[in-house]
Amino acid sequence: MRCDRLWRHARLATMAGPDMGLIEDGLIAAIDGRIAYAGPAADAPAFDAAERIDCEGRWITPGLIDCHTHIVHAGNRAHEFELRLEGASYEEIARAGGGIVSTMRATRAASEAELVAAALPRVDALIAEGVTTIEVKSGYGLDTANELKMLRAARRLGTERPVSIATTFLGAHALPPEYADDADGYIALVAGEMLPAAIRDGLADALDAFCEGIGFSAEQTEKLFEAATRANLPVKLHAEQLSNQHGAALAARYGALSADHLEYLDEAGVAAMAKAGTVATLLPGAFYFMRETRLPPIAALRAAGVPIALATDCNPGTSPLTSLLLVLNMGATLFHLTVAECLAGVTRNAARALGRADEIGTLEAGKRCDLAIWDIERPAELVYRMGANPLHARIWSGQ
Ligand code: DI6
Ligand code: FE
Repeated sequence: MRCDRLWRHARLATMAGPDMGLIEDGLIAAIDGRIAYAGPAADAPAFDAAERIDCEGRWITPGLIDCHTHIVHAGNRAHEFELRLEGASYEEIARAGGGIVSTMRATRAASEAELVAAALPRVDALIAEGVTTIEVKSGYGLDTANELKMLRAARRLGTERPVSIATTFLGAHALPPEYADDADGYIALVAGEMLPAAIRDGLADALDAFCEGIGFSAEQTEKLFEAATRANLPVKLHAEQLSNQHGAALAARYGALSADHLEYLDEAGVAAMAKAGTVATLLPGAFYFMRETRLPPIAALRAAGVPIALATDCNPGTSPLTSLLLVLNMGATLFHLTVAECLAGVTRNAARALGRADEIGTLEAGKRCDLAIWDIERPAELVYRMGANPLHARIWSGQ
């Protein structure tokens, strides 16, 4: 059987199956950017390969997936970080016109090209760690023109670099100053003008909102979910990050791909997510940076069989983080996840959180050939180290 490339003498963590799908003497063959075979060398058909790569016993995992980022934004919030170190709270800063709205001002002032240029170093940091798919949210434009500009900049990242981009429209991230006393009016604009424009221009793969005391209410969120659902767009939600608004249960009712953060999630929310198959995307970088002390209900999520994903939440306010490998370590140390759970969180379950489980996230025939090849002795090393990067090579779409 002919193939384009063949990786031999590899150890595989296919992530297909609950035990990481470990294979000691593994082989992967790629044709036209897709996996033609991934499994034991002994069971492989005879391949006639244009190129053969000897992995010398290195480990191969699926290319990593960062399924929740706000990586497109202008400026930074180091000054607010200083204020927080002096005792101000995130909510106080937000209510005083800082927070998300301060990044909104910088992002509105930036051109599309400037947003791309600002995001690329962050994208490159993820790519250098074996990341092959990145989700990117809007949400710092907060008007139609600037939200579309952010989403176009996000799409551009995928043409500037060998990486897949999933875009999420997050118009309901914060209330822009023009609508200071009219949250319902802003939601009407998001549902009636911004969302249709994003869909018309093919710029949104999903819709997200910030359902929170300092964000939008469950009722307002539901209006957006209705509009997205009418347009056949999948939904996700920033839920239960700072308080319990019962957002995850609402998201589950709309068949959400994921509910994200979840520190204040209750039992009813866990049960609703389990029933709907909604992924719990946990963001330990934000938990750490905000010095949150309340843990997401990990044992309950696990017991209910809710798939758990992990992501950077890369954003200038609550998680200025561009290392998915550090997120793996934080998932284990802060959230008590096992090595298998951490790795599933940035591969199989992250794919599911993007609605792309048929396409990426495991090493299986038919999926896109996105690989990370590691200089490690065992998969646990990817989770164990802090600040090290054992990536040997990264393959995106077979290249
Ligand atoms: N939750 C978060 O952690 C980020 N957005 C959100 O809804 C924070 C974004 C920011 O502070 O800029
Ligand atoms: Fe976020």
